[in-house]
Amino acid sequence: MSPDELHIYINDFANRLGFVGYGAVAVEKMPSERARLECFVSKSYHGSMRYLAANMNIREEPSLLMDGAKSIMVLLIPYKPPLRQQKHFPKISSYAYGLDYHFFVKSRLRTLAEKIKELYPQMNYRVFTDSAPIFERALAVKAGLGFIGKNTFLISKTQGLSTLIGIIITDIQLKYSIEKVSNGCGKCTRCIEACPNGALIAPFEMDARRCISYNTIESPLGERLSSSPLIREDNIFGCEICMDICPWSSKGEPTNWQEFLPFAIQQGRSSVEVSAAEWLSMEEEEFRTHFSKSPLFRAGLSKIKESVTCANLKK
Ligand code: B12
Ligand code: SF4
Ligand code: SF4
Repeated sequence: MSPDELHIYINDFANRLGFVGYGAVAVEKMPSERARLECFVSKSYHGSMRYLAANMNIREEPSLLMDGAKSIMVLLIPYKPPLRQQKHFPKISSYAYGLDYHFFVKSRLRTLAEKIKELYPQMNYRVFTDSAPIFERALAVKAGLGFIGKNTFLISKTQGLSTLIGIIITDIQLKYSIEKVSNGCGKCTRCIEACPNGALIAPFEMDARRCISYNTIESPLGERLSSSPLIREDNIFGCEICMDICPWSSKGEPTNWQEFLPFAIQQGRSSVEVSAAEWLSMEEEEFRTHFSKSPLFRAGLSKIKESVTCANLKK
């Protein structure tokens, strides 16, 4: 099969699996991305996310992730919900309405890789999504899937911002993307103005310690910004303010990945219909029973209760 034919074969199968973007890049060192991350870490913007300061060599040199690695396939996963959560419930980011994507996205990436392996039985591969020291957004740019917005998102001009990034690293040769997507921000600064905490301190630059997403998902229990208290609005898990305000967010269709949709919990309610009072009175066992397969489980019930307490919710 010629590289062009293989490209079409992969693209077609990726589409059939529900991916909405595919591109490939050669495995190469990424020194400018490393420099950017080192600058981010040197200013302590990463807060307690120590893993961002670790494995810098692997991040810079993706070939260290797999012996003989030649190519990186980058896939876009659509998660735009058909319906948003009703406003009176404490807000959960839409990627977390359903099941934890780390599991089911990897499974579909493996299905795609196995399909390619039917043609190349000797092929070796590894799949990642938010699970390895690798520059996913920068790789998506190199693969021609979008541009980096001033809010630091990877923005696809056809799919918008509600996409996750999946990676397959492999030792076979592929057709690499040549065309890059031009920056689509122009003079717009809506996201920077909309962030309630000034976390987007400059275009393309975020102090994660000020970000609601960091403070509701990643930061250790009890960590606070002492110098400047955080405005959380009604967010208790993640934040989509700088995403929703972006004109490019109108792009992209609602997801057809069932796993992203809210799931039923007891008493006919769904995973996005839990009130502040119900969160605060929830027991660990109930949380485990209903949310062990949800991204919320990663934060833990104590963290969610802390976020409910700190959020500005209509009582
Ligand atoms: C740490 C992390 C966070 C942190 C810090 C976010 C940040 N902006 O740095 C926190 C907890 C705040 C966070 C929040 C969210 N995250 Co997050 N996160 C990550 C993670 C694990 C690492 C990102 C990282 O290295 N940050 C440090 C900075 C320096 O690196 P970077 O953002 O990758 O930027 C690189 C490139 O963009 C490039 N670059 C940067 N600026 C510019 C400018 C120009 C002009 C160019 C050309 C290049 C360029 O250089 C950088 C590398 O040096 C990635 C997964 C991964 N392995 O990459 C997911 C990831 C970035 N997160 C993701 C998501 C979905 C979210 C949330 C939407 C979740 C939510 N709803 O709350 C929010 C979005 C907040 C926001 N405005 O970014 C997705 C993003 C998908 C997308 N379409 O962009 C990722 C890719 C996970 C995935 N597999 O899909 N996240
Ligand atoms: S996700 Fe929310 S808090 Fe974080 S930078 Fe965007 S608007 Fe600000
Ligand atoms: S809101 Fe405006 S400046 Fe921010 S990412 Fe979107 S287009 Fe760019």
